[in-house]
Formats: sequence, structure tokens, C-alpha cells
Amino acid sequence: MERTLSIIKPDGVKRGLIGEVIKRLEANGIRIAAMKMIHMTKEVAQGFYAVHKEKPFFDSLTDFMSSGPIVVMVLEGEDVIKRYRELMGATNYKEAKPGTIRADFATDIEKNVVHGSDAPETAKTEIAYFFSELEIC
Ligand code: IDP
Ligand code: MG
Repeated sequence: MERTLSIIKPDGVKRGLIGEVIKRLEANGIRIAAMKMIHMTKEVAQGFYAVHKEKPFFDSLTDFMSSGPIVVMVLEGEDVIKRYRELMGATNYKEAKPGTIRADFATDIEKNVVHGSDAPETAKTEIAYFFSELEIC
């Protein structure tokens, strides 16, 4: 059993896509073990995306991620890190497979609706960034 961190980004929340994303998770047998809505400050977004701090898109990305509420979830299931990344689709929605969340809903390489951890170590760090063990069911 594996865990991963999922975020419905500010564009997804603003555009009314919370239900759509959750529907796809549940339809694919992915269990939601924790969920909350938060509005990150710029500093919290910078901390979350610290691995990207040298990237040219870091400032714009952290402005975007702190521009409105997000839904953060802990997902649980067998091989869930990879399975959820497959449901999300490629970072660049233009390269995402048809039927993935990003292919269907992203409008921009930055505004791509969802986040998902990319490996077991990052999943662990990212989950701990938002949730205490008591909040995970
Ligand atoms: P991921 O979300 O698919 O794991 P990462 O490379 O970790 O992709 O990048 C984190 C986020 O930064 C992306 O989801 C996207 O919102 C944004 N991003 C990535 N590459 C670019 C870019 O080239 N221009 C603008 N934003 C980008
Ligand atoms: Mg990433």
C-alpha cells in the first residue's frame, strides 16, 4: 500500500473541477485518506515547490499556487503514485494522453489543474508538509 499527495490547483477549484477530479479518483479505485481546502500564502507555496526554486517559472508558479484556494488530499492504494500520475497526464497538457485530467482540462503548462507526487520519498515529504498523521484516515 502506497500514499501520494494530490492537489487540485487554484485553476481547478475556480473552474468547478473538484468533483470531476474526485470522481476520476474514485472511479479508478483510489482511496482518499485525507482531504482539506486551504489557501497557501506565497511563502507556503515557495516552501512546497522548493525543489524548483532555481527554475525560471518558480516565481510565476508560486504566485499562481497562492492565488486562490486549493484542495489537498492524501491518496492511498497499490502503486498509487504511478497510477495517479497516469490519471493526471504529462506536465505539458499538449503532450498529455487523451482522457487524462490535464489533457481534458489544463489551459496552460502552468495552469494544469492538478499536482501529484512523483516518487515515494517526495510523497512522504509532501504529505508531511500539509498533514499530520492524525489527519490521515
Ligand atoms: P509535475 O507537476 O508534472 O510534477 P513539475 O516539473 O514538477 O511537473 O513542475 C511543477 C509545476 O510547475 C507544473 O505542474 C506546472 O504547474 C509548473 N511548470 C512546470 N514546467 C513549467 C514551465 O516550463 N513553465 C511554466 N510552468 C511550469
Ligand atoms: Mg513535480
